[in-house]
Order: sequence, then C-alpha cells, then structure tokens
Amino acid sequence: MSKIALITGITGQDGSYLADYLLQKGYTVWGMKRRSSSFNTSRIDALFANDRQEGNPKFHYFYGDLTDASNIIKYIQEIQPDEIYNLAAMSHVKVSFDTPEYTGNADGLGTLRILEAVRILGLTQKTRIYQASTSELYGLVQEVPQTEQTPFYPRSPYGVAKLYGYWITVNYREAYNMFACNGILFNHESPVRGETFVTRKITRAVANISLGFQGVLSLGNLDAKRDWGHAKDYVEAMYLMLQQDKPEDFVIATGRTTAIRDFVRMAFHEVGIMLDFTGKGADEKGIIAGIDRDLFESQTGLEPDHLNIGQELIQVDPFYFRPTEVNLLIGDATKAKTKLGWQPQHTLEEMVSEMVQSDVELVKRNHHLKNGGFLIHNKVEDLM
Ligand code: NAP
Ligand code: G4F
Repeated sequence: MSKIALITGITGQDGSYLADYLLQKGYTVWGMKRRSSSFNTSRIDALFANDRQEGNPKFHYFYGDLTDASNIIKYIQEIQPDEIYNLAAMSHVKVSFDTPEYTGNADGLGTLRILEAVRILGLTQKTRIYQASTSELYGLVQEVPQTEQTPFYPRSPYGVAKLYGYWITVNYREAYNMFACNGILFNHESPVRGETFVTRKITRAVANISLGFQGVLSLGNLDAKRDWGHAKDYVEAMYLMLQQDKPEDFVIATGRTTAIRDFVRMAFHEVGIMLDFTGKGADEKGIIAGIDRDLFESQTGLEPDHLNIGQELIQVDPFYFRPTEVNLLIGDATKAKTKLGWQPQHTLEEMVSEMVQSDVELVKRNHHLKNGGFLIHNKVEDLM
C-alpha cells in the first residue's frame, strides 16, 4: 500500500516541489487548492498531466481553504492521510502588514484547524503533521547564527501568526502525543519562486532588462541579509522530518548569509553585466560598471547595444521598506545534518544561475507568444 500525503499549499513553490518528490517516492498525493478567479496551477500542471498519462492516477486535489474548518475536517476524514504537510499560508511578509487579520487567521489559526481536525477525527496515532515554520520567527535576532534554541522575536504580522502556528504544533504534540513537527526553514528559492519575493523579482528584472523590456529595477532595503537555499533541497528535509522515530523541530538553512545588494550583483553578473553601487539609503543606485559582451550574447542571444556604461539599473524606492525589518538571518542546521542526514545539494551560485536562465527563457517565450514588447515593470504585482 502506498502512503497517502495531504499537502496544503499545493499550488505554491514548496507544494509543487514536494508533490513531485513524494510522487517519485510512490506516494498518493492529495493537494488542497483554493479557488481563484484565474488559473493558479501553473506550477503543478505538468505534474498533473504526467500523472494522468500513466493510467493509475496518484495525484489528486480538492478545493479548500485554511480558513474553513468544515472543509478541512471533511477532506481529512475522506483522505485518511498518513502525512499532512501544512504549507499553505499568506506567505508574503510585507503584505502581512496590509492584511494582518487575514494572515493571523490563515497562518496562525489555519494550523490549529489542521491539528484539531486530526485530533477530532481520532487520527492522532495515524497521521503525522509537518508545519511550515519559518526563520521569520527569529526576526530581531537574539543570537547569531540561529538554532532550534534561539529565542524568537517576530517582526511582522506574518511572523507573529507563524509563532502561533509553531507553538500550537508543539502544544498538540505534548498534549495529545501527536507526531507533529516544525520545520524552521530559512529562505528558499527556485525558478518557480513567487514573483514578488526579492530573489525572483531580481532575476525577472535581469531577464527583462537584458532583453530590453525594462529600464530600471526598484527595490527596498538592500542591506538586509538572508540565508538562501534551494527549495528542492528544503522539501526533502520536510519529508525526512516525518520519517523519524519521534517528532522534533529542525532548523533548515545553508549557514551562509548574503546581502540583497550582493544577490543583485550576482544575478546581473550571470548575463555579463557588472554593477557598481553608489550613494546611501533611498539615494543608493546601481549603475553599469562593465559589460562582458561574450557572456551577454551567450546568455541572451542579443548584443548589448541598448545598455551603456554608467547607466542606472537599480534604484531604491522606500515604498518597499517594511514598518519593521528583519535585518539578518543565518541558520545553523547542525541538528538536521546530524539527525536527519540532510545536506543541501545546491550552492547559491548554482541557484542564481538556474533562476536567471529560467527567467531569460520565460521572457523570451512570453515575448514570442505576445509578438510585441510588454513592460513587466508596470504590472500590479510588482507593488510588493
Ligand atoms: P507560496 O509559494 O506563497 O505558496 C503558498 C501556498 O499557500 C499557495 O499554494 C497558496 O495558494 C496557498 N494559500 C495561501 N493562502 C491560503 C489559504 N487561506 N488557504 C489555502 N491555501 C492558501 O509559499 P512557499 O514559498 O511555497 O512556502 C510554503 C510554506 O512555507 C508557507 O507556509 C511559507 O509561509 C513557509 N515558508 C516559506 C519559506 C520560503 O523561503 N519559501 C521559508 C520558511 C517558511 P495560491 O497559489 O492560490 O496563492
Ligand atoms: O524575498 P522577501 O520578500 O522574503 P522574506 O521577507 O525574507 O520572507 C520570505 O522568507 C521567509 C523565511 O525567512 C518566509 F517565511 C516568508 O514566507 C518568505 O518566503 O524579502 C527578503 C528581504 C527583506 O529584507 C526585504 O525587505 O529583501 C528585502 N527587499 C528589498 N527590496 C525586498 C525588496 N523584498 C521584496 N519582496 N521586494 C523588494 O523590492
């Protein structure tokens, strides 16, 4: 009998990688998908189509929402999952300042609804639960690097909602002897990272600027530092946590931290554009210091004639500043390495390269399909 996994947040970055990973391990996978007025399944469409071709479908979904307990109870009862991965969340830190109550409901109480459903349905001894906790819990960091023992100090409605999710998971583990774990995951990215998180915003801009569809990239705080890993490595850690003999919480991180400004440099360098940064705060600018024409041509298929030395490509817009910021994250994943045997396989350099190349291909494809220029820079979603 194959194991059954239920993944909330199946349409998100991690949901799509985890579904792929578990299907390859022979699991039957059920995904909770919320209703949307436009298609929201692009990350899992290929997986779904492949699965349907094989004759014995193992990938299923149902409509649901973390704010709707009745629906959560109904489907957990029907599916009787061996493992639940609670990945659904309003996951954008800046947006959580605009939607604090909803974020608390979905990210905080949503976790409780999953735990309660398992308890009410008498599945506490059958169903193992993974809770998507986050390095945002550390917020105003109390220790460097951050470990499972570092005290939390969240700095956003998102972080505070996730703090509730973290502790209610610990509480249900202790109160009802449930197999429930927190993965305290540091930032992880990929070519299918949400377009308004900073890494993807940057790699999309590299593609658009180098192909001539965007002039300038506006960013917020360039000094913040993040410990960035690859989502593919991080979903493996989620799976490993639920295969242990006893439920525990784990930090998942690379142990390397990089400033946003340096990520920008690395991403533009990938297409042969060298940047210099001048000025401070809101007056800081990133300008072209050099162009490696051969690299540019090999990566984009174009000559860089629309770009000039001294041209401004990066500007700071205080719109993107957050009311309270998390300045530095760097994790120590020694416990995960020792107990789970987990080890990240991707370097930051490899990931930046993969993301830039993927976005260059995407922009070329979109441009070809639309047969004309379009200014991605002015899309509504860029206001994040
Ligand atoms: P993501 O790409 O933003 O995906 C979030 C998923 O949750 C999407 O499928 C979204 O559906 C769904 N969702 C949002 N609100 C929902 C609701 N009320 N009910 C049901 N589904 C809902 O996030 P991710 O990067 O994959 O992250 C996965 C989880 O890990 C999240 O809980 C996030 O907070 C946490 N986390 C992420 C990171 C990271 O660096 N990526 C680090 C630590 C923790 P739509 O597709 O319809 O929007
Ligand atoms: O990419 P970000 O939006 O990710 P953030 O806030 O670190 O949150 C992500 O990682 C968390 C794990 O630590 C997850 F729990 C959470 O769900 C999410 O996946 O911002 C990273 C940094 C911030 O300091 C932000 O101020 O980049 C800075 N930044 C600078 N300019 C920007 C921008 N962030 C965004 N989104 N857009 C900008 O223009």
